[in-house]
Amino acid sequence: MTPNLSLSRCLAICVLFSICRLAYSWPKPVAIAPPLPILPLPSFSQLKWQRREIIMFLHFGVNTFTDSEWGTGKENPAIFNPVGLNAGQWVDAAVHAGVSLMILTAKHHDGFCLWPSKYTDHSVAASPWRGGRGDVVAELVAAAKSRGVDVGLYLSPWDRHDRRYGRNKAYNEYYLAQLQELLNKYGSVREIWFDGAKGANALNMSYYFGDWFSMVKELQSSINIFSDAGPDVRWVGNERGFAGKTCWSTINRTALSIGNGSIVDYLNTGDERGTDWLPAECDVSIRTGWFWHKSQSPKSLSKLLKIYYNSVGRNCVLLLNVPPNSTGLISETDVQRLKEFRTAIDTIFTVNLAEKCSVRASSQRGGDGRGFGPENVLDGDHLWTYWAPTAENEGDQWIEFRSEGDEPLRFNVIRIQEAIGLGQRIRRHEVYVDGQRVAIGTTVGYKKLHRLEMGEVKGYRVKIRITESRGLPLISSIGLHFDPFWHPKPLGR
Ligand code: FUL
Repeated sequence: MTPNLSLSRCLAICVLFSICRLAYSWPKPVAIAPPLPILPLPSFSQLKWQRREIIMFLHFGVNTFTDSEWGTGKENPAIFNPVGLNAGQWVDAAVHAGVSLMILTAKHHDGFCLWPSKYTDHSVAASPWRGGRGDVVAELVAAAKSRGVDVGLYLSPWDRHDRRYGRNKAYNEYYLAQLQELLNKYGSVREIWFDGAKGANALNMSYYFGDWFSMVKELQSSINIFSDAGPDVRWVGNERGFAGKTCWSTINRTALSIGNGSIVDYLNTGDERGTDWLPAECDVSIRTGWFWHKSQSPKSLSKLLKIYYNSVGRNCVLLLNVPPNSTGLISETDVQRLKEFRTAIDTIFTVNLAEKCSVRASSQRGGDGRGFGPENVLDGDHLWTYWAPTAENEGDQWIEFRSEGDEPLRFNVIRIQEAIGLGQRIRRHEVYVDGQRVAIGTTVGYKKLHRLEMGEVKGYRVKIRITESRGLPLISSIGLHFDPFWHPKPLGR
């Protein structure tokens, strides 16, 4: 063996070793730990709820047959006869709209029960529908299950029919009995809706919310309880589907009470210093009323999109009511509008122009290649992969996208999402295109959508600056999108 040969062997081995090391990044560096969370945090069920984005409300009952919104409680059950009821059609409409949770009014203020409750004779059992053997709750649950859709229930506390109403102990026992029926009999229920409305016969009535909430959690551990004051999901403070421009998922529950009109602004914006994670749900009807009325028709696509930007695009979940008609079906006009709505959302958000760009940031936790780089905002909407800056440049942490092509980027919507699993943090942010500011905003949360008032912008460099935040901002996703349905009025008109 000549000395020369062994030298070249040595060299070959070294080269091979380096290639292997590079290829397998061996030895693997130990991962950098994620930053500490900033409390409060969402629960598992709250996080799951938030990611649904759009859920559906179904107002259905005796009002559907009397052309009214608030029944008197004196309705004759004989009027309830939706001869063509097909819960499968409701679920199909929901699935086409991208909805994964449907909430039914099991009992509205009129007291008529859509399931054969054994604690009252004012229910479907006293109606001619299905010969008195029908159960709307059961039919919805079965249809939803077969399509992998979840179910929620609304059980109105205010009851204009039941004679126990007004007698605290008797009515609270009755109400709890019905909760037990609904939550024991129909499998998994993902949301329960406690409405705050009360009328003249309710003045002396106290609801034992503590007992109700404990019973609900005992029977369904993964359920979210909705009310003006949570404890899991809060009302947004109006029925128009609009959250505040600033919208924190945090709030102080001690400042809230159910049915209290003076806190609607607080509910609308939440509270940066809030000690409770209690995100807002925006309930609004596709039509003017909550119940079906022959004379009403669904809102236009542009109205629905505006609602979407002002609810989902402001860190909330949109609870869109679509009322079945007196035949027991969702009207074809509403089905079509829902399809258009979903198609529009998909058209806007399927293409993310930022994906064609190079991305850099003011800093990244642990340095290059350690898991917290700006490229994480382009891996879909994975909540647990995110760009994390270092503590340097606090007050001006930024992430920038540069177009790689010759053509400028053309967009009119900017989407920003925080890694809320570690807390909601961003207080203020700004967006620049080629050095010109095109948007300013406050909170981000799960999802912030800026639909630009100036309309479409063109440019090569898009910079998002986080100018104020509680601790380090953590961004899980960013999108630059084009909304072809957006035609802003020219400024000054
Ligand atoms: C309100 C009720 O009075 C309406 O009828 C409707 O159910 C709406 C969702 O909540 O408080």
